[in-house]
Amino acid sequence: MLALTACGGSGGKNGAAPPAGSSVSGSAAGGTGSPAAPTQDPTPVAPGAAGPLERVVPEPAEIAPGGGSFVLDGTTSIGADQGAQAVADDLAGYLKAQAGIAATVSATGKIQLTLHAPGADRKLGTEGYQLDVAPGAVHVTADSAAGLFYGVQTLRQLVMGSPAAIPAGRITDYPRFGYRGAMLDVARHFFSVSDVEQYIDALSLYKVNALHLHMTDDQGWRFVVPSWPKLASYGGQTEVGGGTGGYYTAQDYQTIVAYAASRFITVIPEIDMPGHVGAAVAAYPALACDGRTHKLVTSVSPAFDSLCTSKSSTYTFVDNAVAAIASQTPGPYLHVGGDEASALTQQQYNGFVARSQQSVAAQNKTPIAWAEIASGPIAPGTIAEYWNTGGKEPYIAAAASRGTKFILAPGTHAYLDQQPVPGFPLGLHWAGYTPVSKAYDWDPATLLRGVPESSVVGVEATLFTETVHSLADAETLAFPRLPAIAEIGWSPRASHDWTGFAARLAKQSPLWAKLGISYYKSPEIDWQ
Ligand code: TNX
Repeated sequence: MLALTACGGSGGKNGAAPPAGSSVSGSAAGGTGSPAAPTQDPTPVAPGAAGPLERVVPEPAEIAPGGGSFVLDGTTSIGADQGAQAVADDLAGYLKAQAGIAATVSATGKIQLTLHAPGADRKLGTEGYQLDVAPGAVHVTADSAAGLFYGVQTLRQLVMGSPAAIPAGRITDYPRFGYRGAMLDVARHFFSVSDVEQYIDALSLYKVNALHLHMTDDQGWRFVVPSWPKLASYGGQTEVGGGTGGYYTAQDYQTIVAYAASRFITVIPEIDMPGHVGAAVAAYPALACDGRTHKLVTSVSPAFDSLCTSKSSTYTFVDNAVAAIASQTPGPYLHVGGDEASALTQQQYNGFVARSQQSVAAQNKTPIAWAEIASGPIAPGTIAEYWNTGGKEPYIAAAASRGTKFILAPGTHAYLDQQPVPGFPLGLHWAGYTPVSKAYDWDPATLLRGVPESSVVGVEATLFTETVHSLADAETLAFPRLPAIAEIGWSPRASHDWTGFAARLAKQSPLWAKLGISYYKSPEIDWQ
């Protein structure tokens, strides 16, 4: 699943590095499906030159076009190895929803999903796959169920025309970065379990593998801490604008985690602290130093409250809140916020974030925090998330040189809540306007001064929801820019090309229409 390796170097046909962490074990093992691969290996072509196969987002690492196409009809069947059945069922669902084809799933089929032994194909690594399409058969192979799932996402994007068909050829594909995240702020506006599940479905089309849930902020606390019950019951009862808000019960949260896992997405919960704690302080006034009663926050502007760093009870709260969510989180990461703690001195901040990282480590999780954390001593292994705009902060470069790894979510490119154009009905513009071309126009290897590609674990498209009232609003800000960020995270640097990306993106819109995903019809794209 989530393989957090910082990739570097180059190799592979498009100049991509094969993912780290994979091992060589000689020849491919396992697999029972009928081989659909051409006997001779087809030759990959330059990015953008793959004809009808040139419609996948993110752009695959290698494409070798073939002749003809595989036509989907009433005889189409799906075969799956043991361990591949769930992905085969997903594929059957996609074909039904997208093309009205009712394919059966059994051990062998015209579309065969084959799971090799882990490490069987060194190039594919833990998330890669190979997709072979011939007129008579389709074959997806991978070393992991995640790889098969990504192969199936590619396959479903290739289904086109009437009768529905898939163009022939071979795609060999694996990600540039191990971390390809999306963040959803469920604190500013609350989103139901079913809304989050639908957002997860939309993310999975683009091979996103991490969902960072911003679970707490001034305007709402959205999960249950049994020893501090008022956090959710009192602190969760409203949102920006004064709506009814809400919170996830432990069961709700587990439902989201399991749904995400079924799409090979790891949930990373965030408790934002020591600032952005308006809801917590409203529920428990003793968490602030002044101890006065604080009203629930329903305005957009940040409340500059802080947890009281000098009280030991504050750390009991931190430990309890971290433990409560960690115990429900199978994934290896827990985000502890750390942004905009303007009410504290640097010394108070450093002390607090050191303690919050210890609290996460005590739960055997790896801390992630917003990039401010790099302004002070940062625990080895803690990952910093860059959200800022400058790219030249000396403390960021210094942290990288000491070994800190970064997730890149630059405000100027990857903030889905930034308006694409002035006057857009949703979003903010503190980082400027972000048309699709700008969301796509950056390279994680060179964005930050002093932070080489080897210090970057991946990218994240964040969606803060001060102005986002519904799932449709969220999708309208995320599409089409989320696929742009997803491509930055997945595709080889050498395939980066705006014209080609824009053309492939244009071909996604019929699928979004079919799936009911709202999107912004940006005039930069010549939509199909
Ligand atoms: C900055 S990004 C924030 C959030 C806001 C967001 C709005 C970050 C770490 N802090 O609190 O919601 O801007 O775009």
